[in-house]
Amino acid sequence: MAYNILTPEEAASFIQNGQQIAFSGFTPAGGAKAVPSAIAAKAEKEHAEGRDFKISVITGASCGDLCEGVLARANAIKYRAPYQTNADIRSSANSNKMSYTDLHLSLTPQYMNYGFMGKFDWAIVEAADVNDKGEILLTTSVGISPTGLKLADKIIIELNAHQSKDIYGLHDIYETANPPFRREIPIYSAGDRIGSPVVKVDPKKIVGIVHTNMADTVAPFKPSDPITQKIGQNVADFLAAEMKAGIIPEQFLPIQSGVGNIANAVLGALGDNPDIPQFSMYSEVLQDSVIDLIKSGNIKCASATSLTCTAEKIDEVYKDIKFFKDKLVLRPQEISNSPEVARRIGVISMNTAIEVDLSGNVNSSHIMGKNIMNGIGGSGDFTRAAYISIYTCPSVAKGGMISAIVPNVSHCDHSEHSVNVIVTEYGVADLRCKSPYERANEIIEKCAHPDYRDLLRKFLKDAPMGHTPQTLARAYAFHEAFVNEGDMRKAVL
Ligand code: 0RQ
Repeated sequence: MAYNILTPEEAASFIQNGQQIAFSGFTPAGGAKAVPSAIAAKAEKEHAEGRDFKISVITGASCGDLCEGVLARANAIKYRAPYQTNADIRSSANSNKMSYTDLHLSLTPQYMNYGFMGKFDWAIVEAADVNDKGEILLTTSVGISPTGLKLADKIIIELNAHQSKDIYGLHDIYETANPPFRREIPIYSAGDRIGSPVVKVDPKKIVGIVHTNMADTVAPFKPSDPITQKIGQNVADFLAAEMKAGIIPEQFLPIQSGVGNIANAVLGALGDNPDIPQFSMYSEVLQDSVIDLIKSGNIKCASATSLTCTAEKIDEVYKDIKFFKDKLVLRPQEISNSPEVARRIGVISMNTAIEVDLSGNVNSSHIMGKNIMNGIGGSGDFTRAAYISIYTCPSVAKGGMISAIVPNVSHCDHSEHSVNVIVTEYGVADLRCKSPYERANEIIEKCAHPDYRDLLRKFLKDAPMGHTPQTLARAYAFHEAFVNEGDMRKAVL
């Protein structure tokens, strides 16, 4: 079957106001890169002529400026889920101009399958190849694409010549059945393959193909600074000690690591630590550092839903694809982030906190309790299921005016019941099996910045007797001090 070849503008002409679209992309990796700009241009034209034009944009996670950025700036998004990292979306969501739902990433395909998100009119998906039988070879991410391609009425493929067809064999496409027919996911170690290398769709649903030739636009890392390096070293030393104590088995356990500079520094420190043996990753995003650690032999294999690497690093992978084929697996996000699998294979999770409170509750998503930063992402998928769940953050933000350790978090993503370990540049607070007072002391003495320790000790000392140290009237004294005086050190306790 020969598919129609479309320009991005022709593809965009099919999209109607109010429609819901599943786009490929998990971070900028594997995202649609040409059609979203054409939809944005169409939206601007419709708006200029006095007509409404807004669509619902569902992706794997964030999807880069070429998708969520251009659509947000054109005021073309009515509804957005499940995650974003875009300043324009953030500001629209925080001023209630856009409806944004922050979802656990493993749940997004499930919510689509259960019908919670309504009908999908289109799937717009980047591919490295597509054949007459409707077999689609995805590119640098899988995300929600298999689910979107299955549920959508119609499909537009962006066939990207920049993405090598040699990627064939990296993907492992496996979909779960809906209850009551769902079975266990038969993954018993991080590198297991259980599915197909391609997504299969009814070719009649493919309305057309748009040819592109564009690299993923993943930004390179900032060079690591002394604080992120110290956090990385603290995590590596902690894990090495756990192994020595026999708590982590000598074969080690799979690692999940969030995204960003701290995650990068932690992985670098794990690679540098001679006491950490070769390990595998069961994660959602693989960054440049993972590719380097595979090459150096520190990482045996890595499973994820996205290869969020710079264009140079992706080219390195493509050039040496034979070497990487049995060491990298790209899965749909309900599998890469499956709490069932993570719990069973004993994943050690490492994610980033915005703030942590004295009980061990973690806020990963909201600033001062109200403004969304990015979202919970996959952090909750792994934290609740982890063998050991770790949260890292610098002890202070905004030049010291904000303490990351607060009496109470202003928004709770991960509760004290799921969070095991907190790490800042000052040290490691091990919260496992400790009482609320013991946890509070551990966090203050091991993790808080010295400027804030006396204030936190006072909060603890003055709390009326109870199981948990809490004084309701002063619960948000730190946040109020920042909002009113611009500095948490001015908190009145
Ligand atoms: O603000 O950009 O204005 O300078 O938050 O903080 O330290 O640069 O760290 O980029 O790693 O982001 C938790 C947001 C950290 C991220 C979070 C301000 C700080 C700065 C960014 P500026 P940093 P990062 C993987 C798994 C989601 C959950 C997760 C995130 C900005 O890691 O979104 O891990 N996680 N998902 O100044 C006010 C505080 C602050 C603060 C930091 N307490 N109060 N502002 N900032 N702490 C992701 C996926 O699922 C794909």
